[in-house]
Amino acid sequence: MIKNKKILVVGAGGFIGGHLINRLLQNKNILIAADIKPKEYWFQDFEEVKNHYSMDMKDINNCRKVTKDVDYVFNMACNMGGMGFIENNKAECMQSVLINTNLLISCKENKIKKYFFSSSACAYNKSKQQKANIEGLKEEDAYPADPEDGYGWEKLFSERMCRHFMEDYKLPVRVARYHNIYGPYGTFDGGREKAPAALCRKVIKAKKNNEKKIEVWGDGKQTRTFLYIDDCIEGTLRLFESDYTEPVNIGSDEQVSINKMIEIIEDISGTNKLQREYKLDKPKGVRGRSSNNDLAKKILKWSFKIKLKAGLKKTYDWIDSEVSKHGSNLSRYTKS
Ligand code: GDC
Repeated sequence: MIKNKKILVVGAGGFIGGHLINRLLQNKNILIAADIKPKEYWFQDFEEVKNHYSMDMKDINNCRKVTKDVDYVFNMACNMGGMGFIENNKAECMQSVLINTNLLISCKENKIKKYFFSSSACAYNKSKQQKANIEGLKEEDAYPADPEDGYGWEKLFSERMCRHFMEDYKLPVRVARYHNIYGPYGTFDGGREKAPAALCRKVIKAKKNNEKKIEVWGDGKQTRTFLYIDDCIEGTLRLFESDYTEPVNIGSDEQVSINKMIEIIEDISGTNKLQREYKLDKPKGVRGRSSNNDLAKKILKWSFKIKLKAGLKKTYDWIDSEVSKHGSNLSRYTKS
């Protein structure tokens, strides 16, 4: 357990960053939180955080300022979203390379003790994800490099930069490849949402408006492994404290099709089966992607615990309450 450390979380106003801070506050750590968004748009905020900064880490002077006198840095910041966003905003996604680069340089200058980079399953070679029922991706499947265009290239390149900062400047780094993390306090509307939140929202709205159908991107046969946020935070902290310096998958073992996930969500909501309106021209991403978790099990003694149905229930209930509370005024949860 990380205790009594001074920790900077960049991307603190985002989904994973907010949950990470919540967990780290439990152990008498001193937290510094930074995000490009103004504070009123942060998904979660905690009074116990020592300093809040709303600033752009693409500017190295900001990175130099916030990394001063801290022990650890978690870089959870990037311009991202689900398939609807990353397929249509490749230049935006690639500019996150500046965040990681400037943070690494600043961490080196300020002699930070350890640096964490949040990479993604989008770093994996596309040719290994062309069938719906594929074997889980192992860490070595990122090479030869042919990642998701835009977002995935940024992640793969940034992973390598972390590696070289460690090799050349002895900056200790840890890198996680996250496999579609979901849960409460994340984006569920507005264009950046990923499939679990998007489909919960669609089922909730259909139920509230007494509609009989929902729109589904693709034919619904594409597969993924989705990981609940609490498991993600546990895996992240175990990786951070391990001695392992190469990228590690942080994902679940529960591969599902999108159609199956919709059935689970319908079951949670108690609605009758909704008609699926398959939109084949919408962003679909790879056909099948799942996480092989052998490495995490071996070196971190960690495996996911929260089954998809249980995690979706918590996510569904939270989105349902937000929609009931705020109606269509959801800017807090839709802003990038
Ligand atoms: O957006 P996503 O969760 O990202 O989509 C999963 C699948 O669900 C896609 O095939 C998509 O077409 C389908 N889908 C069906 N309906 C909908 O209403 C919908 N909304 C969305 N968003 N998708 C729908 C993600 C990246 C992330 C991240 C993770 C790492 O790719 O977008 O940024 O890095 O991967 O695993 P996904 O899983 O393709």
